[in-house]
Amino acid sequence: MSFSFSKSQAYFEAAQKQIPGGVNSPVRAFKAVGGTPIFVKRAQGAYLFDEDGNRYIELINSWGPMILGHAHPAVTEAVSRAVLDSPSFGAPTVREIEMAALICKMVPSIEKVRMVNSGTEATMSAVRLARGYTGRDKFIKIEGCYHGHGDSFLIAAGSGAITFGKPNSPGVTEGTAKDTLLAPYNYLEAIENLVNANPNQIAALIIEPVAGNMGCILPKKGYLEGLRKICTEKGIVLIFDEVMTGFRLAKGGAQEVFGITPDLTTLGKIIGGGLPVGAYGGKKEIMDYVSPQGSVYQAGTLSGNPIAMAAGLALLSLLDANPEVYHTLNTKVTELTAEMQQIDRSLGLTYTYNQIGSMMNPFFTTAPVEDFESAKKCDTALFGKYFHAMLQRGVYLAPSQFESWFFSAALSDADYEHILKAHKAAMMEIHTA
Ligand code: KE4
Repeated sequence: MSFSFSKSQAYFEAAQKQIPGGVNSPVRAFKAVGGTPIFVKRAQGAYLFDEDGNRYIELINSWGPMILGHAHPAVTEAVSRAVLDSPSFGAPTVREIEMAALICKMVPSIEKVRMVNSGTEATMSAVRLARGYTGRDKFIKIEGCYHGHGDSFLIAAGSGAITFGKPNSPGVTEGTAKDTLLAPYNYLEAIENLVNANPNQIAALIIEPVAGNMGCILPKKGYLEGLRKICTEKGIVLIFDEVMTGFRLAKGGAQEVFGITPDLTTLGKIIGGGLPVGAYGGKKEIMDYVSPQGSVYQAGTLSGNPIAMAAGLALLSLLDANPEVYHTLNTKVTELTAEMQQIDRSLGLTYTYNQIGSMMNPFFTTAPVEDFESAKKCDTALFGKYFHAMLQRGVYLAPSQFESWFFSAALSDADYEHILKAHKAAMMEIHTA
């Protein structure tokens, strides 16, 4: 029996009348996979229910936050209690002290931290801080990494490996783009070229230590170490954008897994337990430049919001107290990845899978995927067919080939079995001429 999406279709029609594209964030509109986005009614644990009453095992989990499953009782209880004391004060609260202390404990490279309201705010602020701290204007961004929609990040590679970027969105000015330098992921020589071509002009290098926004791409052996060495030698602030990897790959994120200490870290997603929260933090020496202690201005009416802090504290406290959750989840996803590849081989297919911890996704290419150029070689149309074949079988994936899947500890063995069955049927369906 195939799913009916009639209510979602009607809601999508209605939504487009007063919301640009019918959504409040572009990727949700299913443009990368075609078809109509499903309108969600509710979610519980590992399952998401749409307005048509269809139930899905879901592997988006709000793009990361729901690592322990949707509507976790500890989080909903904390939010329900906190909201009774009023949702917001715009004044300091004890919860913000508790949150800062917990983040600094879980991510030891963070000596001081500032709460903001999204990953975008965190990355924008971290780059501004690095510029204020170093007195330099330029920064290096890695092609294919996504750091939110701040102007200076919406930049495409310019011609040649050592020229500055060009805007990749209307509304971003050439003036902004000239200070953003780009280099491919996993290519240290390009960084060395940029640094040599721009002596004493580069404030920061920002990177997703494990890329999730090209699909999941791992750093090659020595790559992160190389970045750390170059940044230390040249006085460049190394920023790990752990909005996605933070509190997901391990309690201490990718920097714990790879043993690399960045100067600043940006956080989001899991830190808010599903509420709008971001944060940036790092060395005290750098963070003390942030207003009002220092002169680098950054502010936010709802930063450190008491409800968001209650949700984030509830989730992070659970993860801090139960680190074995990571081992169990990471083991499950490692096993799932191997079993999906086994199924592919049984069908004569040899697609590429990248996986680390609970970040994973198949790439519809048989070549290695190590940077944005190789990711772009995927058959995105075939991925679109796969996406819908899985959706019809009750598995809701991220609606783009260029997204890592997000697993939760709420998935049961039966759920993993269901994913495998759906995967086999979907692969057979989309490869049947
Ligand atoms: P937000 O501003 O969306 O909270 O965070 C921006 C951001 C920053 N850094 C990284 C590594 C990120 O992955 C993100 C946001 N991730 C996307 C999913 N790939 C959010 C989904 C969306 O844009 O709707």
